Amino acid sequence: MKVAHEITAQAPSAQALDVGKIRADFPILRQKVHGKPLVYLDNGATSQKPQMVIDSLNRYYSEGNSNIHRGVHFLSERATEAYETARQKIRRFINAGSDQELIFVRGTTEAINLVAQSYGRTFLKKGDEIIVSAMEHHSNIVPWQILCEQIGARLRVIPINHDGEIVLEEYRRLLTDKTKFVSVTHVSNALGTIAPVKEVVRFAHERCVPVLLDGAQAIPHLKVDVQELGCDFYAFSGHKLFGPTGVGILYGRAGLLDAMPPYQGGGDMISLVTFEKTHYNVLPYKFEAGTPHIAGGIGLGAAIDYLVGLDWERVAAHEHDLLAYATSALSRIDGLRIIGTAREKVGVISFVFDHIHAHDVGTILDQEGVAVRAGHHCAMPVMQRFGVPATTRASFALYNTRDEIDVLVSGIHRALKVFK
Ligand code: C6P
Repeated sequence: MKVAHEITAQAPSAQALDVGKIRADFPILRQKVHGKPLVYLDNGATSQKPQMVIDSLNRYYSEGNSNIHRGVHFLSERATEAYETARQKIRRFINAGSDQELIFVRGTTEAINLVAQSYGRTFLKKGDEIIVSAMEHHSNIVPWQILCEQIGARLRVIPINHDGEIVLEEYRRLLTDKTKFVSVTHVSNALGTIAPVKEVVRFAHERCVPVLLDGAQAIPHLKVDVQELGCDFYAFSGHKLFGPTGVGILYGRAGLLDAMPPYQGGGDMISLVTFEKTHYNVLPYKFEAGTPHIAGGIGLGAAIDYLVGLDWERVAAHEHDLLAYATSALSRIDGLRIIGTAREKVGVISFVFDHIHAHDVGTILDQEGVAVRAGHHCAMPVMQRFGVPATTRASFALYNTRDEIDVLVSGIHRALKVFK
């Protein structure tokens, strides 16, 4: 089988990340599952939380709980300050131009729906075209299909090659005067491919077409600088970034967000309401109707504090080593086929066997304490592209180790024996 050729495993060095120390920060990793030490390789679905994040949630509910932007009392003011401080941390983390460009949402899914419904319904019309790629998560397909049905626009799809890489020439061909929006994933959740997003943005901008990047799988692995990427919107979820579930971020250029109407109506998104007319609040609050996930926002800020305290060069080298080690170990297993062999990948390995269903492999691995995901990964068109119903997916995070990959490999061998 084909192995991601540019990936080579390195011997651990003195400069290596202190993974033992990092693991100690994640209490959930200490537990046993079915009597075996937990080997958590389902980080693409959601990552585990460091003690700092858990403590911040605990502290908020035990000492700080209050509604924000509303009260004149001590607790409310303190909660508001903590929430807005989290926004500033996130702004610095992705290098956005201002806090106004960061909208707290429920997650990547809500962020993309917001843009489709607010920007799309306002600025697109019948006959316009929206471009996505063939390796999108359903969250970056269905909101655009809904919009297309609503306004009579058309969805165009950039093909991917057999390694799971975007075919840029095809993308250039699809970009025409009809193209009015491009929405592409930064990293594929099913394949691990890192998309050539700078080119995606550059080619679209040559035609003044705005670009949204789905950063759900990129943000835990790559240094994301939205100004350097040049994108118009960037969406991600807190829970894949070692933060809480139910909170995420939509970054949008202030000029575009300003021109867009609110997505939802309610409290906090208004400055004046009468029965005749409502005036909307300034950015970012115009898009934040109702009481938000306050603890979640503060917890996401704590996750970012945790991450900025790490040596990112070492983290990247460690994750690269895990991917290389796992790719080489899995490639040696008879009958195993890796789906997604792009040159540029993060630590995600999807694989199949012709004679064993992905779920069966996942179930045997679970008995060994190994958590992976099996199925279509909410990316059915990717499965269709590769002609498989499902894959088993191991997705790594900074706290994983080579030893855990060895456990994964012996679990796969056990599945092979069981289903011989
Ligand atoms: N992928 C996975 O196991 P939410 O659910 O809104 O936090 O994220 C949606 C989403 C959007 N884009 C990409 C690229 C994603 O990977 C995901 C979530 C998880 O792969 C759960 S399906």
